[in-house]
Amino acid sequence: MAILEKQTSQQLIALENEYGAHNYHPLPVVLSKGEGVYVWDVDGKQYYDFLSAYSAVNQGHCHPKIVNAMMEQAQTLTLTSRAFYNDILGKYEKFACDFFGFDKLLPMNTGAEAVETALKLCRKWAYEVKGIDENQAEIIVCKNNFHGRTTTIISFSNDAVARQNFGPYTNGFIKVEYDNLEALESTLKSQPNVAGFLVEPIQGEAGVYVPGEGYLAKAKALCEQYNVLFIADEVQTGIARTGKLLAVNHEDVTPDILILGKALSGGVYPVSAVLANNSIMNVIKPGSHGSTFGGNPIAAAVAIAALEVVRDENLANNAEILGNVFRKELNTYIETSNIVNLVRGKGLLNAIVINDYEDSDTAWNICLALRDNGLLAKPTHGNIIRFAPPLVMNEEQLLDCVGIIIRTLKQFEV
Ligand code: IF1
Repeated sequence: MAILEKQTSQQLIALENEYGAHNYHPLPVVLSKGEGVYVWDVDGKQYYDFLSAYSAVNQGHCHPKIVNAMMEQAQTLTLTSRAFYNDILGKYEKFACDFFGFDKLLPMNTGAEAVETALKLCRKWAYEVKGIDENQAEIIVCKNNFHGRTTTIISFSNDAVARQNFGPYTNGFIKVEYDNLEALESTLKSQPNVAGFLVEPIQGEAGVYVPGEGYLAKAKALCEQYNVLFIADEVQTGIARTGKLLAVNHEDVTPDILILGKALSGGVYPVSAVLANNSIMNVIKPGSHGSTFGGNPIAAAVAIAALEVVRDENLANNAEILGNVFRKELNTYIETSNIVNLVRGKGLLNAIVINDYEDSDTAWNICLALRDNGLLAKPTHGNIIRFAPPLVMNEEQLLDCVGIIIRTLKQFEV
């Protein structure tokens, strides 16, 4: 059989099982097409996508403007490496710096690479500007964080599965409770070598934990008080997902270092970035950091188009409005539900908590039933289901999805 010949879902799942590492446990659905808020499986069944590739396709699947930008650049110049200049990287860097309000951008490819870059930048700033003794810098992180899968990043994870048997681990990180300003302040007071505070404005993988009003602003103020860099990981919460361009915008917080990924490309191509002002970014000198594909011409062209879509289609405002509709509808249902405890989130990053024990398979079974009813979502930890549709959804589609979700949840009412 020619390798690209059409195959059934079962055959395609078997191929992945046989030849692919088992580093995921996907929902049993095999997708072959995506457009806007919809995806189709190999049998032509249509679904609403309520995961958006973990908030990478905020602009909707295969957005024509972004795909065209990629195709045009791909037929012109794909990769020069940074050994030479090219005619689009500088334009992208300026466009993105103006878009987010920073002096400089360091281009990378994946979210984890951008997080690693931010950690290196923070440490280098601590030694060369703040004056912390070499190799003594500490970076504060939050319990139940998710920042990616590299060895250093999983070193400060408390997710046993994500870190088990990947040691020895990288030192130089202190964990504090998320959304706990006293814990943050007492650590800043007692630890003299703190370089930075790395935080997700909303903890995505942990189950869409929205911190208390004012947490981010007060944490930023504490960082300023102790001359510590506030590093916002907006890989999942950024690019209009929570109803503002950045989740930190809900509290008018400007991070010292901003980390972007995922929807920076609309899910069309791996693009990530670290943004900071000159007083921080200028510690990076030629040779101190890099990446073969970082800032490549296709990434640059795709990211410009992806950000223009966010701006021109007013996606943050749409996420804000539809997110309120979503939570209002779900809260009405929850009043009479005996299986859903609560819905939480901001904009179109939401989750429901199933009132079952942590590792029950109820959430998984609900997602299987949602799939059968034409909507794709996946549990995060155990009994939490994340709902994150593309931000191009309209109210009619959202209400249709709410209907599917409630109808499906009722199938599990005891
Ligand atoms: C998986 C979810 C997990 C992220 C934040 C950095 C990264 C991510 C806040 C790294 C990546 C992805 C990775 C994927 C599942 C998904 C995810 F929360 F989005 F659902 F795991 F937590 N910062 N999140 O969310 O970006 O290197 O992946 O480009 O690894 O299973 P990446």
